[in-house]
Amino acid sequence: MCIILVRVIRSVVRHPIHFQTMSTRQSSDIVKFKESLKAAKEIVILSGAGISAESGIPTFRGAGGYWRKYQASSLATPEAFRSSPSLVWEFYHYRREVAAQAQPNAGHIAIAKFEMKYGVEKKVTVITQNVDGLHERAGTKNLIELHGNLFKTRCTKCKEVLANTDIPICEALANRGAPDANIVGSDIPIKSLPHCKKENCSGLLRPHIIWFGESLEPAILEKAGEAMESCDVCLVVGTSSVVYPAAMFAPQAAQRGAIVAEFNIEPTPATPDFHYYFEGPCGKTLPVALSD
Ligand code: BJW
Ligand code: ZN
Repeated sequence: MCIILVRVIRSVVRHPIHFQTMSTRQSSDIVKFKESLKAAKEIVILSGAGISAESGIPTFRGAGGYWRKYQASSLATPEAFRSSPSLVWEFYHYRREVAAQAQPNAGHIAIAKFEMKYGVEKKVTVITQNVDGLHERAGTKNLIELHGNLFKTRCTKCKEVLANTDIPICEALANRGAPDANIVGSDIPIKSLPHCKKENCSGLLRPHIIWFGESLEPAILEKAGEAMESCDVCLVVGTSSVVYPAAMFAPQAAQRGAIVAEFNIEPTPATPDFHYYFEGPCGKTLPVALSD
């Protein structure tokens, strides 16, 4: 774990923001990109919240990134959970409901179909920052969830991670979590929030999500790092590329010579680092890029 952390920090120090000085000339030549994709042996698709936007799941940054009066990122911290587990559980209860009702869109499906078709002759890895489970529901098999999953819990005491799709996850959260700005938190007593069912434990459960300031799981980071280091083509889909360590994956791959293509509705700080930039909703651009 230490080695991975040292590698991450060393890399961030070496490349503090993005590789703005890289002289790659941007292209949006889809025919040329598809030729590279066809020739590739190892492909990574790195996704972020933008891929689920067309399924009705709000992104983190920008107008949709609020729940009540809170910026989503201010609730996604261990400090917020410590100071108000009730508020944070209400927020996640709402997010679980939204994600459970959402359906994978054309972007998720194009990726899953691509893997199904080429996953034997090529190594296709999907690395997602999303926690909504939509890649898996679309049929993606070789999936790395960097930041956890809304439908998993972790016991704060014994650390056991379990899948949990119950909605509500506990009685006290029924009809809670409405996102309107004028709603006040319910202040649910801790004893009524979800708890570990293991005998002799009964610890408070938390969402199995990587919050700001928390380290990613070393094994997951290692697996993602391996895929990024050996891919010859990388698609960066619907991410603002501002949250580390994921933000440095694709710029590093581009720097060592992999072909990187970004799919977004607007440029990001990492756009100048990449070879290709395809602008537009990825539910439209991905099916074209990933079809024969
Ligand atoms: C479309 C579209 C359409 C819209 N089609 N596109 C090094 C330097 C500086 C800071 C740090 C650093 N290393 C670590 C940090 C601190 C921190 C960090 O990165 N902070 C930055 C904000 C600066 N990172 C961490 O704390 C990480 N931990 C860590 O590294 O530990 C070790 C360590 C700590 C401290 C120092 C050094 C080492 C953990 C990060 C965990 C991130 N967790 C979250 C919350 C999950 C909770 C939840 O879901 O409830 O994960 S944050 C949030 O951002 C979420 C996302 O996965 C993540 C990325 O966001 P994403 O996916 O890019 O979404 P958006 O909304 O930003 O962008 C959407 C994009 O889609 C936009 O570009 C749109 O244009 C586009 N789009 N519609 C295509 N239809
Ligand atoms: Zn426990």
